[in-house]
Amino acid sequence: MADRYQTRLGYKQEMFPRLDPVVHSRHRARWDGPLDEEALSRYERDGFLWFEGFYSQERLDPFQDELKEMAKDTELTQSEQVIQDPVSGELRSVFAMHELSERFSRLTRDPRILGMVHQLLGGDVYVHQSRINDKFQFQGAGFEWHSDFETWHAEDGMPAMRAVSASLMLSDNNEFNGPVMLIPGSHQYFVPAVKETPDQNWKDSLKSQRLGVPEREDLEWLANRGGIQAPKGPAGSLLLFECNTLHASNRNMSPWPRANLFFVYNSIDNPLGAPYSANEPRPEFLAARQSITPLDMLDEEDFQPFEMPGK
Ligand code: 6CS
Ligand code: FE
Repeated sequence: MADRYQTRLGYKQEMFPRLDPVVHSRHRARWDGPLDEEALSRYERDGFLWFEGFYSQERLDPFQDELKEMAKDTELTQSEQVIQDPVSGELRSVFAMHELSERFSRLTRDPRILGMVHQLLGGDVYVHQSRINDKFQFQGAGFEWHSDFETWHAEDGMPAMRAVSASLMLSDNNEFNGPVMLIPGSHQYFVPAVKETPDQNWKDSLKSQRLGVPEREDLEWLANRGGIQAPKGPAGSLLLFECNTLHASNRNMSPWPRANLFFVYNSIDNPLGAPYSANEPRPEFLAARQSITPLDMLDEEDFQPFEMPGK
């Protein structure tokens, strides 16, 4: 497929308006879902939706227990899918969570999340990537500004902007422990990066991303236009954000750990091809090429009801 989002060519290119819809189900009744017109328009405008207190704390306890167990599994913590914090050496990310645990896998099929995702992506989806990002007290490092899509396009060969991340807060997110910050409206532009991708870039970039990041003048323009928001709330809150929305986070300077779980859903009509700007595809645990069967919704009764929030 032709490269409609050229990036990392070794020289500066201008940013340009995205070439794909933001909501892919418009005028397709078959993929109707729980999001009303107002929520869809907000997602189109901002590139994300925030649901404070989507799950209750009790509902999350078993997930936290399971994570503690995983942290004790030395075979796992020494594997490549576990990324260490660049400064402290503590656990920073665990990838392919949904492959490691049935409980996490079921969460990706919660009908209330999957219903919204089907609606946003206009069809069946699979999990492109899942991970937990853990920021320990006082030391968890931050993430530079980036668009996930820029990396997935360049390094994973994802053709179009037809993916969405669901980020579930496993701990409280407040202004002190390094919450995700987003630039509303930034998803409407593709911002090419400059530097070419070195071999095995992911071994470095997952610790600290220095490449595949927008130029400062572009960031400045987008942030002056849309502002910056950092959704905050209790554990159990949920953030849905479009794959091209620029986001970043600060170091955790507080005594309170921050743990967020991410599932990236990609449309089955947007499968990965050869990377557009890298020599080798990345490993399966970072970018699914084999496990791409469409997700089925689980039964409603397994999950507690949730009322759609207002503005
Ligand atoms: O390279 C990746 O796929 C990952 N890197 C970042 C900083 N965010 C998205 C994704 O998990
Ligand atoms: Fe990201």
